[in-house]
Amino acid sequence: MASYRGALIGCGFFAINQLHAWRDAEGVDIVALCDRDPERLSHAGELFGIDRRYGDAEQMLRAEKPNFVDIATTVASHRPLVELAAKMGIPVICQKPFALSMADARAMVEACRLAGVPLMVHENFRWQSAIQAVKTRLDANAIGRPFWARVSFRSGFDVFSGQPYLAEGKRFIIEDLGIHILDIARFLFGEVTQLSARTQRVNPAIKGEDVATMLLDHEGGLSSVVDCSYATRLPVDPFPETLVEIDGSAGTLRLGTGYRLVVNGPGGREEVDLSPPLLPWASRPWHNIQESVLAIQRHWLHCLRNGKEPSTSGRDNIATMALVEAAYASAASGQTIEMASI
Ligand code: NAD
Ligand code: 89V
Repeated sequence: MASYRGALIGCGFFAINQLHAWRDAEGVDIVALCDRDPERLSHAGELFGIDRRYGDAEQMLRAEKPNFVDIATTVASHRPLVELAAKMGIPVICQKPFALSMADARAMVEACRLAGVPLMVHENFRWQSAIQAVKTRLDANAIGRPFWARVSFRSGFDVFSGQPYLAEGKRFIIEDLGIHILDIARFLFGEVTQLSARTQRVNPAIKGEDVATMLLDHEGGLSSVVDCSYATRLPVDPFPETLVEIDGSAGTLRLGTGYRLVVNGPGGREEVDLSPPLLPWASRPWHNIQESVLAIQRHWLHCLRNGKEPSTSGRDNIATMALVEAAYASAASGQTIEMASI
């Protein structure tokens, strides 16, 4: 099996998971790291024994000529870094949120298309094994034709201590977390024609919204409710579980807390515990997300090897980003947004 030489830009909070996952994946080595912050660069370099370290991305890509680059920086730097990789003909992975605007997202996709460079957005939530299991049941027609669904993420977990920038932005939960949950809704139920949203801010210490309730009309007629909250105090906090309820013409599917899946359909009743494995480097409660990082990175390698478009390619992610933009537009105007207008 060909071994790929990857390079990573942005050695912050989440990149540590990506570096662990690259170490677990087969046929790949991360040979160089880049971060503008020397402390973060040296921390990651020491932790993973990577000696080739750079403060400047262009310098790293010129010197190392990697087979791909993994961009794990926050959103403001995504467009210049993705366009740099495209210009240099280097396949690129970019963290979510992909872009600051639809125009930036489209420009990055176009730059990579013109350069013939594969582009994947690190949109990992659909790669969680419990979500993949739900998709498998739907594809097998386990509950007939789905006509209604709810995809829900409600928690009071303190995400601000690990990611302080989340408290600072004018936009918060839809842009950072809702983007994952909306992507799951697209993945499970298909493209969206119309969307309405309402938002609230409950936590006075942050700038953006921390509660969002969205109603989506999908092509094919299914209606879904996508709801997210970081202001929900439960006796047992389910962070970071995404709960799914689906009603179909011939049965129901429920993915409940504790990763319990119950399917009731023509094939009978299935009840299964879909708790994700605790990878050796993972820690609860993040292990669900950490497992999906390994899965998406393996998928990237599979796609590179086989010349396939990744499931969450830049092209695909434009439709998820459009849902985020539509949700903010609807919350601001109180109107239902036609997806064709985004
Ligand atoms: P962070 O601020 O902890 O780390 C980002 C790092 O990038 C910093 O060390 C910064 O110095 C570096 N950086 C920024 N611009 C750079 C540039 N041009 N060149 C070199 N280095 C640069 O952020 P984080 O919490 O690790 O988040 C990074 C991204 O990951 C965000 O977009 C966030 O939304 C996303 N994220 C995704 C998940 C997920 O499950 N997919 C989870 C958490 C965070
Ligand atoms: O997955 C994420 O993007 C994270 C968190 C789970 C905290 O929302 O930022």
